[in-house]
Amino acid sequence: MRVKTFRGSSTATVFAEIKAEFGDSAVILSNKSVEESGRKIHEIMVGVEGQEAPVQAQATRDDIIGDAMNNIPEWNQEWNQIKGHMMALLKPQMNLSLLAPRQRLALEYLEREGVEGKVIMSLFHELRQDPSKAILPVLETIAPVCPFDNKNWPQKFHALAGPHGVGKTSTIIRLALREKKANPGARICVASADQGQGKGRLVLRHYADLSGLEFRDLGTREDFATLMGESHNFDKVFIDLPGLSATAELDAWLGVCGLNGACDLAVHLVMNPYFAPAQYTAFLKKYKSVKLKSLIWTKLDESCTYGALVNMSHESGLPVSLLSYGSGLRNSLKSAVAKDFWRLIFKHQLPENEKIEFAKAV
Ligand SMILES: Nc1nc2c(ncn2[C@@H]2O[C@H](COP(=O)(O)OP(=O)(O)O)[C@@H](O)[C@H]2O)c(=O)[nH]1
Ligand SMILES: [Mg+2]
Repeated sequence: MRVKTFRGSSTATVFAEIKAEFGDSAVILSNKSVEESGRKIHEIMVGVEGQEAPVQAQATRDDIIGDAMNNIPEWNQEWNQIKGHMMALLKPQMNLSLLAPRQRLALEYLEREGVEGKVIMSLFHELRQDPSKAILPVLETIAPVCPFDNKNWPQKFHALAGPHGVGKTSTIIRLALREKKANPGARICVASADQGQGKGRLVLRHYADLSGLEFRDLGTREDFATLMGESHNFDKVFIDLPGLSATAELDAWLGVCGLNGACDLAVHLVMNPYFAPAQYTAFLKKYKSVKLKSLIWTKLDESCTYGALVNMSHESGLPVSLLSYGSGLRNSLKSAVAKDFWRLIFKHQLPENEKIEFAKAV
């Protein structure tokens, strides 16, 4: 079948052209009107059985490129139209001038901080209903904090998960030492499930020996079972989980270790604030688990923007429990409270150390 497209200013003239060329043997394949430079053009595509296109000289490389180039404006036009439609859909919803100046400034600031469009959009929807609405209460529902203390986190077992080098082992040591100082009679155990080549396990054992903490090495499922079995000997158990390999996922890993059941365990995901956005999404997929209960942010002192903290809370629905902001073991970790969290986001102010707690404990 030979296919040919005819164009003209009216359907009548186009049909006349088709009839003149093919008589009644043409089959209409499509019939549409398009607008070009403000003029309406009728375009009719016909097919004619048994008639082959005139033999053409073999197309040269230049012909092919020329052909492709000729089609680009059409595609560009189509793409621009699609983009235009998308913007038209989004823009009226995101017209920041509909907000009170204070609200608009806050959203513009968060955008610069790296807070993602979908979070800005949901903030916008909340705020535009009421120009007097303050942004912080809205933000607090998106990124809640739940300070790491015995009241908020009564679980006996706390395991820290996250990629290699994010600060899991350091945070375990800080947490255990802090607990010991605040509560010298507490029976605390630190356990290392990190059987890798790194020094994490040795460091953890070293600090346990120095500070009168119990230490357990967790290499097999039986080791986990033994630890669970002797849990009545401890008030708190902090477990250092290994950074998982490329394909491993936390939920399956916990299952293999027998930790997915009804044990009194909360897993906390340790994160740094300067990964790429796609990386956070990948981490949330990898560390997804019913046992995952909070986010711990470390290396806050090494970042220059903090939008990731808001994005991760929004995407995971998890509260932030701890903030860490120094490489040393002292004065570098604080339970997350809303005031510190939002000062960090809006003023880039690192939390102040928990002087009172430390002074009382020493
Ligand atoms: N600057 C800074 N460094 C930190 C912080 N937390 C941990 N680190 C450092 O990060 C490195 C890796 O920490 P580590 O606890 O071994 O990470 P892990 O592999 O997740 O166990 C160590 O050199 C820590 O001193 C923090 O809040 N700020
Ligand atoms: Mg470690």
